[in-house]
Amino acid sequence: MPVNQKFSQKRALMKNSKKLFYSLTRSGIIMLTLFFTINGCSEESGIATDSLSGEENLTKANFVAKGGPNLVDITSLHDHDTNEHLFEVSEDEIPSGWTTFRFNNSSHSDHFYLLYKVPEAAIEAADAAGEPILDHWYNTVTEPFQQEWNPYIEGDIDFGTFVNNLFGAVLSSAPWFVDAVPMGGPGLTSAGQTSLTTVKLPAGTYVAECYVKDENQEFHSYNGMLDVIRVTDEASGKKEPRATMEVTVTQDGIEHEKSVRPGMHTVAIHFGPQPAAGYGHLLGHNVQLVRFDDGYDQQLLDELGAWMNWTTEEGFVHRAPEGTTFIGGSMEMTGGNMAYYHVNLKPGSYAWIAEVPDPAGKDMLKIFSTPFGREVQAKPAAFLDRKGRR
Ligand SMILES: [Cu+2]
Repeated sequence: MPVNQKFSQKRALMKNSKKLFYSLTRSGIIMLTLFFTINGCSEESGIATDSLSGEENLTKANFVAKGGPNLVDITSLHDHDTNEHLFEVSEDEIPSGWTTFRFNNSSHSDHFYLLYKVPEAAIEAADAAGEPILDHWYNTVTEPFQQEWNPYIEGDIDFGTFVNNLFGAVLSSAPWFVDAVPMGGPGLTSAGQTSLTTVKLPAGTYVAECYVKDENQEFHSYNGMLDVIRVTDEASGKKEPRATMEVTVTQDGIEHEKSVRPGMHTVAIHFGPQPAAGYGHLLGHNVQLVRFDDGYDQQLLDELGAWMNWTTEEGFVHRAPEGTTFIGGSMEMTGGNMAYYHVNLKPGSYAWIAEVPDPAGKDMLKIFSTPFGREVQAKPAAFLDRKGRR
């Protein structure tokens, strides 16, 4: 089957599922309940929002209808029959400026939504090939990537050979790819979680992807998680968010505020210059927030660190290690840029972490805790001495 035909078919399926999804949303809660009851990720066919209960799904699904010029809702879905991972996105065209992306993960896997600004040369190449930009991206970047990856992960070639083969293939099929600029976007968001990230987007065409892998070592982008969004010249007029906390990631590590109160936060994530040759995994740094569900020990930290490296068999596969939940952040941006990440921090243990090989060794795994209510309350009056001192 020709490659472009294959992806066009995927897109057709995505479009059909989108239409179905929106028509069901319009039809109201009763129909939605019916939809999720029928289409839970069992052995039945259809687009499945597998892991969540019907009631939870209603909440997630309602987010979809709330999108607007400054708020793009993304819902991740999984087609159980075809094993396709899909982005359902509320907008395909938005004004330029500050835009918030709300990622609703309604599937069993962890996902993210990394935006790339598409260079003009790519649009010209797609036009010349007579393909929509998304098909062209898939055919010239995503598919060759998977094809070059397969012999490496099957143990037939070493990593250096894979990298050489990959550069040879992509520089030949998509020489413009080196000019595709990572623009951030919602970070890793575990199954059943919702995350919000605001970035400033100038006018242009953007492609978004998720490259978490299935257990068969296929990237989600190869199986449908590729999206296109157009940003128009019209200004959104949306104001820049006001930060309640700052986090900075540079090649020296992640810097963060040590004392963090529970509750709503808008975190300004600042990006220092990226290393020219990446961190050995062909990428630069980003910032993710992970919650430890029931505390942590060294073994869990080691497993988490190992999972953050997509170039290994166990890395970036399906879901983060049990006991950890990713709740968003910002995908990669070039140095000097920033994203705002919105999060409601419940009391507990967390870590800021970058998706790089050995994050702890690079000072990019930074643990903090938000105190429990009784620790942040003022001491009760009974604890004061007779002179009113604590
Ligand atoms: Cu994914």
